[in-house]
Amino acid sequence: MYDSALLAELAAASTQKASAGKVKRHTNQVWDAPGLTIESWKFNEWDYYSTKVKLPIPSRGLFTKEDQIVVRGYDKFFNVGEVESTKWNSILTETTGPYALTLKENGCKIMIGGYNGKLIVTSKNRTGPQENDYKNHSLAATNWIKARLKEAGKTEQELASELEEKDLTAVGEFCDDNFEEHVLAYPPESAGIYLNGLNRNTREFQTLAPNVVNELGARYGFLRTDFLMVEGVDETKQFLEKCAETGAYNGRDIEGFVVRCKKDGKDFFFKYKFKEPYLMYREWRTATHVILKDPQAAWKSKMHKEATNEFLKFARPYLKSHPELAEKIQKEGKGIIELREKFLEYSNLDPEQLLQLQINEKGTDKYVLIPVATIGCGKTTVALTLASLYGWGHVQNDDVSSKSGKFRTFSNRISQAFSEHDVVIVDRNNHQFRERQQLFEAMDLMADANGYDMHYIGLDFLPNGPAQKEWEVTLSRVMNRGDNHQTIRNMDRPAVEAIMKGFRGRYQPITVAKEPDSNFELVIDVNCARGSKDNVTAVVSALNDAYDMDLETKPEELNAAFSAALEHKAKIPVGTQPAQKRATWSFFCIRVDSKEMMQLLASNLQGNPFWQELQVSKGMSLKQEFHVTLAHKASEKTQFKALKTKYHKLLTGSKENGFVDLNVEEPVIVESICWNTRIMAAAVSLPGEHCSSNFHPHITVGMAKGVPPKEANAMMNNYDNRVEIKPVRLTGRLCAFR
Ligand code: IDP
Repeated sequence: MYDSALLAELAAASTQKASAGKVKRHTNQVWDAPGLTIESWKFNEWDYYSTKVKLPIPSRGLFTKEDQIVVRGYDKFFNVGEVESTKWNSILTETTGPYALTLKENGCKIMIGGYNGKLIVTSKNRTGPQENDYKNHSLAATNWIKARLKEAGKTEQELASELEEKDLTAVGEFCDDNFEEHVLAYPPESAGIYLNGLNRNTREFQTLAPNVVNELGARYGFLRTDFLMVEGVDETKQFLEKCAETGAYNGRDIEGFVVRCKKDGKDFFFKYKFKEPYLMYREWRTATHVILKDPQAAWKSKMHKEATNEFLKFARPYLKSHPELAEKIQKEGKGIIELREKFLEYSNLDPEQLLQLQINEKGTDKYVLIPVATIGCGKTTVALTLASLYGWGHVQNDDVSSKSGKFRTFSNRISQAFSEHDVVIVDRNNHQFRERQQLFEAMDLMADANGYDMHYIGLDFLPNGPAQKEWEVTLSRVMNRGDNHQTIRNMDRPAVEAIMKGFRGRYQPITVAKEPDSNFELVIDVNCARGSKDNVTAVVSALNDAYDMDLETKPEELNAAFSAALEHKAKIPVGTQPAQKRATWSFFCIRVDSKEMMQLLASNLQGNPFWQELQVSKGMSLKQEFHVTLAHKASEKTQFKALKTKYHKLLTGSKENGFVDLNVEEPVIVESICWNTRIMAAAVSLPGEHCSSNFHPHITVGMAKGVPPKEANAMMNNYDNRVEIKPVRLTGRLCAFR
């Protein structure tokens, strides 16, 4: 179909920013057709989930030639519960039958179209030779098709022309263990392309009925995708749930079903993926890689603990005695299925019985969400939103201000959180293996001590590693966050960048095939380049999927929780708050009333030239306030330590600056007045319990400009002049100065 409007929109979208629904355009060379190229358009996976971005066409896989759609994939469809439109209550109320349930085969997607009589065979987003062409899906599929067409007595051109005339794309699943092993087995006799759909090459998604698909498939030698028709939606739901109990249909393990129906009169798809035994098989696969890498490694995952233990009891010696199989698995990624089947045969248990082993002796299920991220990925925002929506525990490492024993405090808080919650988010970057190892070890101990069945769930904020886009997103977020953080505060951009680069440089991606990451039972893709709100949704749907958590999210509640998380003010740890800064002091003293002091001086210094100078000369400075210094911050003398501590206690709670009255009265007796050419001070004695850090307790009266007040101390030791006065008792008040 020609659609110039669509092509114009795609071209515009290809120049968009990633956050606004960018599409990647790629020019592909068509196989066996020198000079013929075709454009492919690839959207970012997360944009299919976004409620903000409207894609020009939500197809997964699209190839065009000039203004013509040549190959069109299905509109992206979702698992039950994954998005609003595939929650059961939406499906039950908004879709209409009949429901065509096609078996979900487990391979890679292949699409086939025709252009000018030439057959175009593509993978989801590519055709023709590629850079880094170690495994070319469209080539392997093309070769298979060529062979099958020959067997069926057909030519490539016939198939191309039929598709072109009808303006259709044929869609199939290429499953072949010889080419690429997935989880379910496809030995040679069942390997090939299972044709499952015929899409019209139009912008609006329109697809033909399964019987039409199978009829065309049979004529050209494709493998048949089984399907069954169900009239009502309730029946459909019951049927799917029944099959899910065993993960099998007609005695064969399958991955699930794709359900085709109508919504608002248009074609609508959703999928229903079985969890078991698929997930158990996946766990065995990971466990196999772990023990091949390190035969001593322990397998700690709890999801299929008993069954996996049984599997490993068999697999360890078997792999030792079959080194060729071990090598095939390690080097080529093939042979896992063979190993699994050998085990099932040996154990004489079917997958359902193995799954039953789980149910024995269960502890309390506890779920721990472990982010693996760098700074600014949105860990805290996602955690706050989830904690607010579902009342989960949230422990922030940045809230632990102590430097020594920091992990112990963090881990104690996690332990406390588990005593109150079943799901806990441990908010820390965990960007290195060492950090993850430390967490797993600590939480294994908690689990043993409390009888928890601990489920470790990784939140992978950097599934593509710390790439440029992720760097830009996180840097701009952190700069915008400013000082609203426990530790990254009062820093300029280069300082912030330096810290962030440190994390980026040390980052070690999640590698589930080895320790410690093999402890992760589930890893959820929460790419930070996506918004944190979408990441919250991704976490919820993955947990619903994997653990049947039945978490509900109402859009308005999600919006409110997310907005509150964005507005969140970090708890600034004690020690870095401005108030605390003011708790420092420079000296403690007894202040006397300045009026009383001035009267005393005036009556005793009449006619004194220094005193007169102090009052009239611009080169002299008469003090405005008078005090006796008791303990100076700068003083290192240990004998004043107790004194300082005592004064300091009096100071806590006060936030004023300058002289701070500590609400204690202290008498001061003025005994004489001393001076030299530079400075004048009154000698005092202190009948109270206070000692002075000055050898000669005194009140500085005034000095020549530029003379530091502390010179009074030296002067008192070696004065030029002194007048004795009749001792005067003044009432002073204990003060701190800061
Ligand atoms: P971190 O805990 O991984 O360091 P956060 O503190 O959650 O990251 O996020 C860093 C900053 O980015 C915060 O100021 C937060 O409000 C903001 N932020 C997080 N997610 C989003 C988002 O999806 N859109 C816009 N700003 C966000």
